[in-house]
Amino acid sequence: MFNRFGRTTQEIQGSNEFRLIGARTSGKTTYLAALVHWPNAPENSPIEAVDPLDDETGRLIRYAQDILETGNQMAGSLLPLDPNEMPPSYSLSIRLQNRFGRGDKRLNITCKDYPGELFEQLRGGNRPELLEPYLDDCAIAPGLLLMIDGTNHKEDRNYAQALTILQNELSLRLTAQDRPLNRYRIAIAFSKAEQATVWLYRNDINQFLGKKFPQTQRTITRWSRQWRCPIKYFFCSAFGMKGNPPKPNFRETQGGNGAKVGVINRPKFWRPFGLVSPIYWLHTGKEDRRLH
Ligand SMILES: Nc1nc2c(ncn2[C@@H]2O[C@H](COP(=O)(O)OP(=O)(O)OP(=O)(O)O)[C@@H](O)[C@H]2O)c(=O)[nH]1
Ligand SMILES: [Mg+2]
Repeated sequence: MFNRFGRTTQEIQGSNEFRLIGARTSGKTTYLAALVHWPNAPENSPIEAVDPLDDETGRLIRYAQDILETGNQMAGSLLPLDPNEMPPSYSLSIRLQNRFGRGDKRLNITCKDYPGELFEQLRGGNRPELLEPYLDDCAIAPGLLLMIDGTNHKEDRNYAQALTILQNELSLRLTAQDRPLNRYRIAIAFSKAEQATVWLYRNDINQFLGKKFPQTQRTITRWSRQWRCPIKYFFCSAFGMKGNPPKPNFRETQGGNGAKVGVINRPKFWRPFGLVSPIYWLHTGKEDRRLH
């Protein structure tokens, strides 16, 4: 394949599919919208472009523009009334400069955006029948991107409980399919990392975990020990910082459930960060330091 400069583009081999899961308002849909919109990339970014691969994903870009850039709030994703109807699946292609030679590399991924209500049902909601098809679907994918609102540490205990149940349910399904548990990859992304309570810890994610999410950390460590599967923690922000000294590009609109809810303050200077690293890791099992 040739790109617009006539150079070749190589597809990076790896697992293309993953599921995005996390509590309500953790920022999943915004994350995907910001990723595919990819506004104001830094000059020195190794990421050359992010392109939608289908119409549904193209619509996400318009969603990002309409909702985020005009300062309106995102509508939460709802569980379909029919439990057999799956949430939207997004496909996109990330083009990276090749570190070791000529041409670009391309990373194609497909991701399903589960509504946060699912996460709550895991902890004993009143509609458990809704969970079954989602969990079955989740167990088909080779990896999980778990999104946790980094500012909402009050929910630590609840996240830990939901994750314990998720682990058990996935383990039932994977073992029934004779799938090796140690091949399953789990990326944990703490969102809204431009907020001071998270940003302060940006160079020490372990300290952040120990202070803000100790129970979640213990649950995930136990999970990865029991399955012997790779896990990795990341920080990300769909809104990003602006200016120097950097300030969060954020304006609070209303407090929701202990979580900070708001919009991008200056859309013109919108530059998200940390969006591609977890995906690259899920896809390849490796880290590319240039993506931080
Ligand atoms: N500060 C900040 N807020 C964010 C960021 N990303 C999303 N939000 C806010 O978080 C709220 C929820 O975002 P959504 O993307 O709808 O969250 P979701 O996880 O898809 O929620 P459900 O669909 O209900 O599961 C929105 O009001 C966003 O403004 C971010 O990077 N920083
Ligand atoms: Mg959503």
